[in-house]
Amino acid sequence: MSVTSVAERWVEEVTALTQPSRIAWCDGSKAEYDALIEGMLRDGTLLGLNPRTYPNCYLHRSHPSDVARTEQLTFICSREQADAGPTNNWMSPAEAKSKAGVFLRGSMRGRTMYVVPYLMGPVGSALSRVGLMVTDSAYVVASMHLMTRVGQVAVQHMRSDDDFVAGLHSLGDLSPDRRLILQFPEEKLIWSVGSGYGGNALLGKKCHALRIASWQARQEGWLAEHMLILGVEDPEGRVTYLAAAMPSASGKTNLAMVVSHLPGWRAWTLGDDIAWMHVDARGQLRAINPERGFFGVAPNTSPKTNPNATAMVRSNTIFTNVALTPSGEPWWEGLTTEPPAGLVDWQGNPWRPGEGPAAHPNSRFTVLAQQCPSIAPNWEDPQGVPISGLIFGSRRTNVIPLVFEAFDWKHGVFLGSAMSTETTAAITGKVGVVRRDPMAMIPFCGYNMADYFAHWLATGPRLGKPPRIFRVNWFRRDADGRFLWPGYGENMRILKWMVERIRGTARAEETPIGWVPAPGALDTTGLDVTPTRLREALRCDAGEWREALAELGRFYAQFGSRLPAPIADTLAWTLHRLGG
Ligand code: OXD
Ligand code: MN
Repeated sequence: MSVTSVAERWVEEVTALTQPSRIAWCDGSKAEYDALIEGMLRDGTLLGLNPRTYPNCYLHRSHPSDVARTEQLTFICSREQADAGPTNNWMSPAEAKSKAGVFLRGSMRGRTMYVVPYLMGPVGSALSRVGLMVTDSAYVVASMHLMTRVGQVAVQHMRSDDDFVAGLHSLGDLSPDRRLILQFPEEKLIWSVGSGYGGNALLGKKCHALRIASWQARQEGWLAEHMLILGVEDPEGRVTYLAAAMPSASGKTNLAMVVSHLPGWRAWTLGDDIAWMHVDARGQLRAINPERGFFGVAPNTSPKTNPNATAMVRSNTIFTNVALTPSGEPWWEGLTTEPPAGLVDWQGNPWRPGEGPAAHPNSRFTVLAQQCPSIAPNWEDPQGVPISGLIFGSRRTNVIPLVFEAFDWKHGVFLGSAMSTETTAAITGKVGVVRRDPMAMIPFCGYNMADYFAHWLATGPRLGKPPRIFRVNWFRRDADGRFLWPGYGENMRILKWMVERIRGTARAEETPIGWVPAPGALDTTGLDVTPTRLREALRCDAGEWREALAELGRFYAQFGSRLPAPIADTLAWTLHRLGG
């Protein structure tokens, strides 16, 4: 493996700090992956699953205190606190290095330090970016093989000696007391210590492709977003590409792989978590998926909710913290209606019904994207795909209608900035609490969110034909707590309406908050939802909205004069329209 002298020097530096006993340079080959797996089967890091029904599939059980992203231990370490903004934890670079340095000094003694050059984005794309990470976790290296393009191919994409994001990862002692996830955007540097969990430890994903990349994207005039990418094909074979932001564990993977019940309509998957988007020379927004695989939430993935995902994880998959059946198969809540007898839970103990979930609610599968039956033939197109619509989806029991469309780009940016959602198991902490999550980026925006809104606003005028912007909420419930919309495959009906809006053929009604499907405009053929319930799902309740917008105003207030005027103005205008 040949790397640049800057890269070599950095590896020497982190070697001196962490003092590994061995150094292994990773080439990304299959032989390397196989050897990593074999080593982990030997030392118990992995358990082999049933080779007949789940060939080349493995189970990893993480430390019970290390099962989700730990946002309270995640920091943006920009030089100026104001550049991290009020919604990020901030630590000065010097303090961060001194604190984490204590945990990292000698942390790899007796361990192997793997050096992993990785490429985020398709081979040959000018939009792809390089990372160089070191880690003392073989599980992390094997996962990086599935989630990124590892090896010389990465080095070949460096445009200069120092054109890479450097990432130092060490498991440390896995104690939450000695865990820190640190991003230094000005230095293109990540330090992560004390966790082996995906979002904290697979540095290419959240730390690089979102937190550092969002900072770079603002400087370079592109967008790094927490968005899936999908193509919707109509009965004539025309494909319309959409990107959708949704909070963690809120159905993004399911929507990316949605199977249509509408004759002639189908969806193609291009990505399930991150989109890097740029404005091309013709003013068209184009998106690439920087990742190579999926790190999806297992619970509730089933042949009904996501047949594509269920099929793709039947081979060559690493499962983390799922339950185990007596025949050596993975199991999680929702996979089958009844749990099989004799389950072993995610911590390796015999499980009995009524004892809480058998699989951890944030248990995961890690698998190559190419295994997905709905993967788009052009998903690795170096140019990316043209994006005609953007979706902001949140998880709300009330307030937010099933679907509505922004009046224009500025209004759409406002609607994205106004997102709030109910928390899930993807982060450590309470589940089901409403929190603000603009563009589903609250945990991932590497800089001041007021500047982020301004960057979004500034992108609109650069676009010849800005994508239509939609909001969705599959999670609205009736007074009895029942979901108003069946979701999953039926969400294709919503996508169809969006495509028809983009083409100018679908009807909509104006409301104070945007365009809502007109009666009959959503294709409900063969759908078992009464018109009354559909109306309820689509209803804009002025009272609820006024309350929500008052709370939004308090959220905005923390940005002070940095909040872009068009955002504040649109809030005031919307309140006025709602009679407030
Ligand atoms: C993820 C997350 O893992 O958002 O994608 O937590
Ligand atoms: Mn995510």
